[in-house]
Amino acid sequence: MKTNPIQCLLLILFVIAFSNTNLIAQACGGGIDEDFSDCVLPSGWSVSSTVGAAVDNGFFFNQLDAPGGVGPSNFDGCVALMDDDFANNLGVACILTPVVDLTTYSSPDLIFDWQHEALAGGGNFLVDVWDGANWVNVFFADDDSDGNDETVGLDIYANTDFQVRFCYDDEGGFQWGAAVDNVVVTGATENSVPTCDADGGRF
Ligand SMILES: [Ca+2]
Ligand SMILES: [Ca+2]
Ligand SMILES: [Ca+2]
Ligand SMILES: [Ca+2]
Repeated sequence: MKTNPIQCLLLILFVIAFSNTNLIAQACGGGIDEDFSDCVLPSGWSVSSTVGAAVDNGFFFNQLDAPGGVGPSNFDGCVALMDDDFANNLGVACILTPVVDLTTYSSPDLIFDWQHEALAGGGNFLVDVWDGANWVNVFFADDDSDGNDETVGLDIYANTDFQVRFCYDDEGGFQWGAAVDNVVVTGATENSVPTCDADGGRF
């Protein structure tokens, strides 16, 4: 069959439209992808503290790393910081991600860069995930340490109300603190049309 130029053009337009749809799906379907580059508490995120710390008073989203040292090499621009050195007011403090329905993902992972500044082991940095019934600890740092691309497989925690919390326990003392950057919850999507928000796919 001979193809005329109009059929050819329609075919090309169809291919372009289909490709773009796939690109948008890949860019927006990743659950959480947060680099804190707006330097404020991101939309949908929240904080908690047992002794009263709040955003700009213990929690900071406009700093480059935690007090007492420098962050790992992947830290870039603003990070999410829990700073006991600011006012000694963290107690057990957490920064919580938005809730994500993980049941639509296959082989989901949590990936993050982190910094824990500790003098003589003071303070602990913890990462917990909500498994649908309980918070489950998936990462723990007792002493001074940091790392890039820490990866936690999330398959066994998948549920409709999945959530991550990054926590700092000052162990009852006056400590430095901990920070995270480049927080990603990602995985291939199954049978779902991703929804994208206006600012480029972040929750
Ligand atoms: Ca950043
Ligand atoms: Ca250090
Ligand atoms: Ca404290
Ligand atoms: Ca400790």
